[in-house]
Amino acid sequence: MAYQNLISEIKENILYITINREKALNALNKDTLTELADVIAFANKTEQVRGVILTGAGEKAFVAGADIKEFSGYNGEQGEDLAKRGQDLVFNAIENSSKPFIAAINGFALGGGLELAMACHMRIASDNAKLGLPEVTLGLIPGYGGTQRLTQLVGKGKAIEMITTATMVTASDAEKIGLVNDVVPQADLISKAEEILNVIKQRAPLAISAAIKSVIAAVNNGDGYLTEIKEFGKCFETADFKEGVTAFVEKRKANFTGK
Ligand code: CO8
Repeated sequence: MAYQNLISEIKENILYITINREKALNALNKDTLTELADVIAFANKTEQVRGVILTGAGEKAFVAGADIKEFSGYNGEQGEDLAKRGQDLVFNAIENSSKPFIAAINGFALGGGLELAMACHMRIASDNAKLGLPEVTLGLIPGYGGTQRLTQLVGKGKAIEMITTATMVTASDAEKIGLVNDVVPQADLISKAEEILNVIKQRAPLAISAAIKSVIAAVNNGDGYLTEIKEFGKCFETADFKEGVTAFVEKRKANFTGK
């Protein structure tokens, strides 16, 4: 897939997406969001893809936010429309994906950049990363789900503090408050994300999707227990369930097919 603002490649069933606007600290302009929507849809429909690592080009920024230079001239209706389209096609599409997405946060993750990382199912940060939602310094608030996902991840008090003061947190503070899963030296960032996906790749793909869907339902729909019950039931209909149980009884490694 050839994109202007992204680099994407599949290696060993992992789709690597790199946001590639290094001179603008990988800020999300409209074209980048359109390309992201396209590559996320590709990840969802491509069986070969078992997990996704999303990162930013260079060593300074994951994504420094929505592209501020595109903001001038918008009215309220256009702002609302942009937030809705972005949430639907990119941010919610990642969160609702059946494939696990890991954000490999290689530097600044600010505004829409942190919102993008929070839409992913897991976040690994490099030790130089700084994370924050500075929208109020522009007279805005987060519009790509940041008020909701930051609250889910770190709790109401800390979320309100971070959003209203617009202060950035270091990677190690982000780990302490549950905003990132792990912090590693920058050189180890991608291999840490690969380590997690390589474990997930050994598990039953449909069970992975069911697990992600159920966990997301815990925070989004208010019907998490029902979702879990239904997804649990569906697992019994899969060939992988039969294979998993048979392999256990036969004391061998399961050979899952994703069916
Ligand atoms: N948008 C556009 N360009 C950017 C952005 C951005 N968000 N961030 C950095 N850049 C550009 C700079 O303009 C600069 O370009 P140029 O060289 O052409 O002047 C280049 O990247 C390098 O940046 P700096 O020179 O500023 O680098 P510093 O090391 O001095 O500072 C910072 C790094 C601290 C990251 C600084 O660049 C900064 O504060 N950036 C803006 C961070 C920010 O406010 N992000 C939030 C944006 S708003 C948002 O994300 C809203 C999301 C919800 C939208 C919902 C609907 C649309």
